[in-house]
Amino acid sequence: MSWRASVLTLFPEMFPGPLGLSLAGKALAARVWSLEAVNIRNFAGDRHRTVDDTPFGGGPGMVMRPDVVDAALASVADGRPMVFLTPRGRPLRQHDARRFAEGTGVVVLCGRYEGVDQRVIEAHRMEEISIGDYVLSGGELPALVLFDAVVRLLPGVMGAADSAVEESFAEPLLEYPHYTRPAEWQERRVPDVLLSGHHGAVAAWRRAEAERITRERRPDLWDAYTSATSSSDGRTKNDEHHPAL
Ligand code: 9D3
Repeated sequence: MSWRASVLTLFPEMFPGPLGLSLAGKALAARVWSLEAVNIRNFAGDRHRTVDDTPFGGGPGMVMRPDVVDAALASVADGRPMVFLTPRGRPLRQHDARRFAEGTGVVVLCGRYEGVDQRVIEAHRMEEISIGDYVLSGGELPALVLFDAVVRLLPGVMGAADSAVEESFAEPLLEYPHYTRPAEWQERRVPDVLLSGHHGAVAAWRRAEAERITRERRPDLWDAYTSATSSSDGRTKNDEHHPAL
């Protein structure tokens, strides 16, 4: 059985969207995974197909009704984990993508309006996940982000080399910079060490660059890296690894 994604949305036409053109799209065509976009509006109970209502307690905007969302969830529920994409959620991490990839699939609820009635989220014990601290207009783009992060981890989607790297490294450093021909372009030279043919010197330079860039851009990752790896001889388990982030 292939990995199965169901996405509940008011904008089913947004799927598979750009994923249809990428590595994930190839895997979709090859039936490595399937994607079902369910229109929440099809589960409205009234003639006007109403899915939202005004918030109890007052305030701006509209809230998605729990009965409508519940009916949509019930139409796809089969034991897969259920995710509600919301700016209030816990940030999505690589660990989550790995966890979802190891299961049979996922059911994802995309909010629009100000939100979804909290009772239906709790009733289904949904995981609340965000993709970062910026405001989008709905959960659909986050759903595409989540699917892309998961699908590339499914067996047979990435090249064998990439997969091996993905499996064995939980490298907490950002990647070193990359260069290719020409060796000089618009008066900018590729760092000499990369042309030297000294593999040890290349590895040391890349490590130093990865550390510098991580320190400058992501002090949070740097702190985690230095506290997890500092030891008396200055060498660490991470010294064996290559950047994968
Ligand atoms: C006025 C309060 N807003 C919260 C910051 C309300 C609100 C804004 C945007 C409620 C929903 C949305 C739509 N965004 C998502 O549904 C969403 C999202 C996001 O905006 N950023 C990062 N991750 C996510 S996951 C779902």
